[in-house]
Amino acid sequence: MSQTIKAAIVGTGFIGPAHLEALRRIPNVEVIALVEVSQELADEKAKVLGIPNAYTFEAMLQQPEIDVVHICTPNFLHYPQAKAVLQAGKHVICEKPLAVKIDEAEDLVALAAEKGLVNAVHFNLRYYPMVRQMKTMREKGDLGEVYSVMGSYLQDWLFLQTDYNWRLEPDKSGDSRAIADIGSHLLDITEYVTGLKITEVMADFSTVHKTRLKPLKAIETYSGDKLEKSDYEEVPINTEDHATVLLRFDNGSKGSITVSQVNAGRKNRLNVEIAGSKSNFEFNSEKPNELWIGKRETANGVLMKDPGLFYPESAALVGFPGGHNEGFPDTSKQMFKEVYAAVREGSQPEKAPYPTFADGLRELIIGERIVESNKKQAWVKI
Ligand code: SOE
Repeated sequence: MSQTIKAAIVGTGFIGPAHLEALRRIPNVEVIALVEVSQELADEKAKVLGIPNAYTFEAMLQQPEIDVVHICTPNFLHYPQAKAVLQAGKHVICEKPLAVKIDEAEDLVALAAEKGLVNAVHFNLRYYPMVRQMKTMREKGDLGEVYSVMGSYLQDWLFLQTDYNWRLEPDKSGDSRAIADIGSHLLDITEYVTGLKITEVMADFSTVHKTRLKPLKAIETYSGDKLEKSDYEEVPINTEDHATVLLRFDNGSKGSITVSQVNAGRKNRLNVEIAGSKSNFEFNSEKPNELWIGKRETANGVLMKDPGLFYPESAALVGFPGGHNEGFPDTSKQMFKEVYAAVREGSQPEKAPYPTFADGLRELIIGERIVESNKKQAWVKI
């Protein structure tokens, strides 16, 4: 591997540029290629984002100098694109969900293992330093035995009936929306922090807007309210805006999560409260530099982001010494630092510190069982 690792980014809607910015903050990594659905769009976006080469997907795969490919396209493209990247002998970082079908994700896990290539899923929210601090504190016994888990992931970018995005189209997003898109992060963090496994789910979905106004012009926006009425077509929606899920864990404890993309004022708020036999942890991603620690016999406390107060494992995720705020963009940088260390070694480590395709498969299985539970209105085992 040359000193500089060379990367390509496939798809430059919302999250692709976020991957680009994160990679530009990592030494000896260069994004040399941008991929879009057409050469024309790739050229246009590469110029705007300052990336030297623009390709269609197939052409990019032919470029031997590209070591790593980031897949930032709509969900239905993840499987075919990740498969082609692995078959081309390149390392791959794929946005969540890993695929829209369990058997596709299983195929990717097997192929990645066969090739020995580095494979990761962008569960970047694990990389808030406080999330790893909670995990490490639990591992070291500070939380005690897990009694219960509560969580929510709330947004409002699909609040209006005129808010529209490819995630609303099952053929592009899969048969779940809020659960697959943001519930996957919350479920991943729930198991990552507690070290528990979810064994059963009981889900109840609601679709607040039974129809939405789809802009007739292909515009990349989360809100169509800037167009005239005649610019829309009214389309039926059958995926969930909101989901409530009861959880059972393998230690016998219980939990619940709520996921919604129609909670006005909640811009991107992941919240977990994990009650243990020694203390209670509460984290809110809109205040990512604080961890509330609840006690019974002594005063409650708020751990502030200061690596000097952290275990080494979570201090390693702090980019700036002391209390300088770090947030969402920093999580991808910290994750990619760990993934690219493996790329520099040349293969997937036995126990990867970052979320792998196997974790992506795990979340897809849980997500599909949640969809099944909602349909049956019954408990479903994982
Ligand atoms: C939209 O819901 C979105 O961009 C998700 O796709 C990301 O995974 C999440 O981290 C932020 O919101």
